[in-house]
Amino acid sequence: MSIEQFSAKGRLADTGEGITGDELQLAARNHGIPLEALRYEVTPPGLHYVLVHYDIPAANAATWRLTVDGCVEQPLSFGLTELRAMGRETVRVTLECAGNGRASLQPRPISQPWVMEAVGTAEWTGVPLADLLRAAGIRKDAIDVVFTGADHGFERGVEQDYQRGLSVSEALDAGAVVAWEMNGAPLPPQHGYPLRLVMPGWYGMASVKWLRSIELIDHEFTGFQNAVAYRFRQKSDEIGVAVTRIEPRALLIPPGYPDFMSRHRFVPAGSVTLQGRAWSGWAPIDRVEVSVDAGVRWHDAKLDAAGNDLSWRGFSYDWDARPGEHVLTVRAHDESGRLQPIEAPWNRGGFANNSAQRITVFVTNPA
Ligand SMILES: Nc1nc2c(c(=O)[nH]1)N[C@H]1C(S)=C(S)[C@@H](COP(=O)(O)O)O[C@H]1N2
Ligand SMILES: [Mo]
Repeated sequence: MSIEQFSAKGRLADTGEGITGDELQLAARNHGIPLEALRYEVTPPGLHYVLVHYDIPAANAATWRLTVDGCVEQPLSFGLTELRAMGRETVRVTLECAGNGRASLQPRPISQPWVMEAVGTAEWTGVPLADLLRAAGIRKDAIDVVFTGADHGFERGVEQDYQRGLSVSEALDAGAVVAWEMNGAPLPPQHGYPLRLVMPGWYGMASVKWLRSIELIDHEFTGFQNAVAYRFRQKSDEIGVAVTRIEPRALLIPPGYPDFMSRHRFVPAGSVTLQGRAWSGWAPIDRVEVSVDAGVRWHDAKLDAAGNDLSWRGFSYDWDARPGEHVLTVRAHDESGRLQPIEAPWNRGGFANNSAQRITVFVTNPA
C-alpha cells in the first residue's frame, strides 16, 4: 500500500460501468431520506440523510471545546455549558448534499452515488454564529472564517481534518447557527455530536459537523474542501467555480405502493392527491409544476402556506388517475427566477444535479 495509488483526480465511470464496490460501501454508510418520509414537515430522527466523508469521531460533550481565534480582538474558548449561555435560537433548515443526483449523470462521477434522496429538514438549536464572531471581535484584517471538524482522513491522497471556509460576510449574513440540538434532542453522533455549524441555504458541505475550531484568517482559505473538492468543473485541470447555494428542486412522495426492486408504483384508478416538497437555497419557492405525462403538459401544483424561507415548502396536485402506465414528473421555481431543469448540465464532480424526478406509475383497474 502506498499513498500514490490514491488518485489526485476523481474518476468517471466507464461507459456502461455499473456501481463499483467502493460506491456501494459509501452508499451503505451514507443513507438518504426514504422518499415517503417527505410527508413530514420536519424529518424525524434517523430519516434525515447522512453524509460523512471519513469516520464519525469519538466525542464527549462534557470535555468538548470550541475555540474562536485568529484575526479577532479576543480569542475565545467555550465548553458546551459556556456556549449555551451565549444565546439560544431554533431554525428550521432544509439541508441537501451537493452530490445529490450524482449517480444519474452520464458519465457517472465515482463518489457517493446519490440518486435524489440526499435531503432532510430539521430544527437546529444553538447560538447564532454572528453572535460568537462579534463576541470575539472581528478584526479589520479578517478575510475568511475557517471551520474545522474533529474528523480526520485522506481524500484523493491529501491527509486532512474536514475543513470549510466562508468569507466573513457569508459567515455573518447567512443566518448560520452553531447547533447542539437537532429536533429538540442532543445531536446524534452522525449529525455532528456535540456541536455543528448549520449554514441555511447552502449545500450541506458548508455545515461542518463535530465543530471544534472557528479561525478567522487574513487571506482566502484554500483548503481541500473549498479549493479542490466542491467545484464545478468540466475538466479535472480547471480551477472551476465554487459550489455554494442549493439549486431549486421538487420531489414527489411516490404515490400508491411500490414494487420491491424497481420502486415502480401501483396506484388504483381514481382520484389521487399527489404531494411533495420543494426547496431552493437562493430564494423562496413560488411555483411548482406537476406533469403526469412525462413532461408533455405541466399543471400548477397548489402550494402549502409559505413557512420560513430556509426550509422546504409542501405542494399538492389532484390527479384523476386513469388505468395504464404513466410517468410523473415535477419541477420547482423560486423567486430569484431559477427554474429546475428537466436535465441539469453535467459537471465532473457530479454536483447540484437537480434534474427533474421521474416516477413510473401503473394505474390499475378498479376490481
Ligand atoms: N466534519 C464534517 N462535517 C461535515 C461533513 C464531514 O464529512 N465532516 N460532511 C458534510 C457534507 S458533504 C454534508 S452533505 C453534510 C451532511 O450533514 P448531515 O449528515 O447532518 O445530513 O455535512 C457536512 N459536514
Ligand atoms: Mo455533501
